[in-house]
Amino acid sequence: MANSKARAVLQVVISFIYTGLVIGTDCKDGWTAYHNSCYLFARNHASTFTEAEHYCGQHGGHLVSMETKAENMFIRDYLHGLKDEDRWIGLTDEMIEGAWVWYSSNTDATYTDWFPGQPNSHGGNEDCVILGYHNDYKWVDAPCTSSYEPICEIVSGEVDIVG
Ligand SMILES: [Ca+2]
Ligand SMILES: [Ca+2]
Repeated sequence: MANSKARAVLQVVISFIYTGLVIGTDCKDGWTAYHNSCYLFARNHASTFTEAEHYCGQHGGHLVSMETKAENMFIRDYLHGLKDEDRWIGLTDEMIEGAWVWYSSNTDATYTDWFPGQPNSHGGNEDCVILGYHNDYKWVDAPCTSSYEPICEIVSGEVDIVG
């Protein structure tokens, strides 16, 4: 008797946790949830950094910002699964050379995951950042005018402010 009561209580607790998880990770169709954010790995929207950011903005988000090692690993693992091309992230040093800033929040990148030898500002004209297919999806600086697919991020709570 006590045992079945305990089991019933446990079931209620589990269903609460499950409901909480589902609500906490509610993303639009085609978007992928991780912690407090939804991510879009766009297809057929290869464009410049500025246009890629504009594309994400139209969906109520920004180019992705990976503030933590965990978030960065989630993105890289996802790309390893997709096995597709280079993609923009929302990191740039267009304002001050060498000062890498997350476009979405205008904050300095404290955590970084550069590919060895990067950023190298090749040709003095690489102020935006991609996750390189040939670089194990680590960070590589590239010309902002090059064309790549965006990775967009909507941080939970951001949708209403933008919309
Ligand atoms: Ca983020
Ligand atoms: Ca580079």
